[in-house]
Amino acid sequence: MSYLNPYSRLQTIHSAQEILELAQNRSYKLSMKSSLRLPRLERTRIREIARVQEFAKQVKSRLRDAVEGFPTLEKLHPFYYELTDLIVGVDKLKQALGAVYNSTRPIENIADRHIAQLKTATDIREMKRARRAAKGRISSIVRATAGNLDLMIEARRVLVRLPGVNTTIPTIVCAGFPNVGKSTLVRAVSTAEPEIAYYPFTTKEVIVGHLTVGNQTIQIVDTPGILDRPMSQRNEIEKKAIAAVKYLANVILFMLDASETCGWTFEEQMNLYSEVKRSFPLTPTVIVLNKVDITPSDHLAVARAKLPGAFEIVASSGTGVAELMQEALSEVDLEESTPTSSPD
Ligand SMILES: Nc1nc2c(ncn2[C@@H]2O[C@H](COP(=O)(O)OP(=O)(O)O)[C@@H](O)[C@H]2O)c(=O)[nH]1
Ligand SMILES: [Mg+2]
Repeated sequence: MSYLNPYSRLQTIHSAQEILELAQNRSYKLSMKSSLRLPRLERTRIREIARVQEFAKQVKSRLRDAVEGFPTLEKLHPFYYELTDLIVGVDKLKQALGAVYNSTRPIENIADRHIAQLKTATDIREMKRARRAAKGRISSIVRATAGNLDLMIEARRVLVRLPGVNTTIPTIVCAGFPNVGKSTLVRAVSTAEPEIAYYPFTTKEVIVGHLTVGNQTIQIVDTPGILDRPMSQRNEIEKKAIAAVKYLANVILFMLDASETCGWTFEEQMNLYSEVKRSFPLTPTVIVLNKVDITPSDHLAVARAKLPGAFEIVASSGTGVAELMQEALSEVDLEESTPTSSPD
């Protein structure tokens, strides 16, 4: 499913130095089919023109390919747009892409001007000087945009590894403290082996699973490092990541572990629940009490009193999970959940 990441097909981007070396190699390896019957001056003219043309062509195409490999940022689904913004900065990335693309126009002009000189040159030294001048000026332009290429290289390095999520099907996002059983639930309900990915800002794995309920395929995503701890402990990046998740979640499944074997008290978990509710005021939330197999009955009684109507499950054995998925799906407004299929 990693192909669902809009950056997954982004090819390797070359640095300024690499682009110049590649172009230089190509322009020297040109095999000339020039007729031996031509005088030396004319043979040189043909060769030097071809070298300038090839050098300029190689540089331009590598710069353009680097820019065109990126998806159009404005067309990205807001989930990926927000993640791009928080990881790289949309403005910075756009500026770099624009600058690299714009540098290809003067390269064309320089090549044209020096080729015109080569056409009228009257001796071999003049020709070599014109070829060297053309390559020198083109190289300066490439070097001037080296910082932009480096930014694109770094952006690609992190963006290609974003988790691939389907932004066109209903999505259940799991929230709750670490060790309450979120990943166990995702694995339990997924029809195929769930995909494991990482957000660049956390080392914990993100699990993306898929399941079919009736004739509807839905996606279920774990959110490590995002919705698993109190707001006061979150940094700016994590707060922005929550904003990105907003664009993805059709339903939030908030999981609590009343057995407290996860290491957090029930009260701490209730506080996180209130915070998540506040962060996602418009998203329907389904509350789940997991690990009821090992929850002492007095704890369970407290939890039931606090959260009447919560789903009780055992994620590790699958008990109650099918009913939970039915409920989660019924909370999804199917028409609203498929914005990309609307005609506008
Ligand atoms: N007894 C019991 N253990 C569970 C249940 N669900 C998950 N666990 C265990 O709880 C631990 C944490 O689960 P995990 O899915 O990694 O939690 P996450 O951090 O929220 O993703 C694991 O050792 C699971 O095997 C359950 O329903 N009952
Ligand atoms: Mg987990």
